[in-house]
Amino acid sequence: MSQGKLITMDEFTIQETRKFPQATGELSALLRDLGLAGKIINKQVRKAGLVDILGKQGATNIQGEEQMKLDVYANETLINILKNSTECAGIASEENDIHVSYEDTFSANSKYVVLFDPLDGSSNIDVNAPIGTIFAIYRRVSELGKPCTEADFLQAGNRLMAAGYIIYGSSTMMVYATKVSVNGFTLEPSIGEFCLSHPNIRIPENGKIYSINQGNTIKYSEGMLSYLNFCMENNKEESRPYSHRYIGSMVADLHRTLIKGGIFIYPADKSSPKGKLRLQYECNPMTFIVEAAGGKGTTGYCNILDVTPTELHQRVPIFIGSKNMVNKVLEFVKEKEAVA
Ligand code: AHM
Ligand code: MG
Repeated sequence: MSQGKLITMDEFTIQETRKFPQATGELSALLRDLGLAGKIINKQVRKAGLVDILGKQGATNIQGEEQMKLDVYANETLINILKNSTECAGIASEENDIHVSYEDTFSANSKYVVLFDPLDGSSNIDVNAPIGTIFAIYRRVSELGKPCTEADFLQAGNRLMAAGYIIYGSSTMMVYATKVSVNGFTLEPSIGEFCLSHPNIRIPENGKIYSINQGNTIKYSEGMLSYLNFCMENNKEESRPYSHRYIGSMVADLHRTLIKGGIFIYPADKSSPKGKLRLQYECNPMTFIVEAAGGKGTTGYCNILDVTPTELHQRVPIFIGSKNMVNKVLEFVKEKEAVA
């Protein structure tokens, strides 16, 4: 933050928009709505440990409201806020089987659609580890004035207009990327605003941390095994030590990767031949962010952003992070990754 002056996310986004005379401000308004959803979800996440005191899922609280599981709460919050936004024609969520098209006149005339994973890594809630909301914004391809269609949500990542995440960690941060830059905003609780704290994030070209569920090693391909051996052998060389870190929450593992450098991998394996993570809700937005920050994301065969989705909940293997580390792993897995 420059000269001790707080710059709120809204101020920043408006300033950025002014650099493009043709911009209408609709994308800024959408980012503001996503930030609002993040603040509401954050408020509930911060009470997670109190759920036994305040009432379990299915129970009714003192105001007569039903308690909801946090991921359901996050999903409904995003769906409702974006429905009331005048900038969003519809959404697709990791939690819903099919997309939701908002049918009112304002929404039908909106040019953007949003895809999201409302609360990624939610299995970490019980152990108080960071979790996050991931979002991806596309310009719709269907006709304006009519409800959006599934085709709007099946666009390749290279057509993304913006993407971001909100991490509910030791502090709450919103990081979003446009094609121009990646910027991070920390929630300042006393004023309830996201404030610019990490301007123009650039991911280091090299890193020392590899992040993968090594408990799945038995299911990995030969290429992956030889890469893991390479990482561990490097640990013997004091000049080039690699460390292994794996939170098991993609937003948290990738936030660290973005700031400190490193690589995050969720490969295909024998029980998940297409990988585990979702192209549209997790891999595309994260790759868009990492690429805008100077890094790289690949399936092992091609850039994640070049995969044309054929279904909403498609899964892909992912190798993402510091450019040189991603290039290195490709030397091991390319051609050998028979399971992908
Ligand atoms: P979720 O969308 O059901 O929360 O699952 C996605 C999460 C990611 O956050 C994380 O990287 C991965 O699953 C961890 O999976 P695993 O426990 O198999 O290592
Ligand atoms: Mg997820």
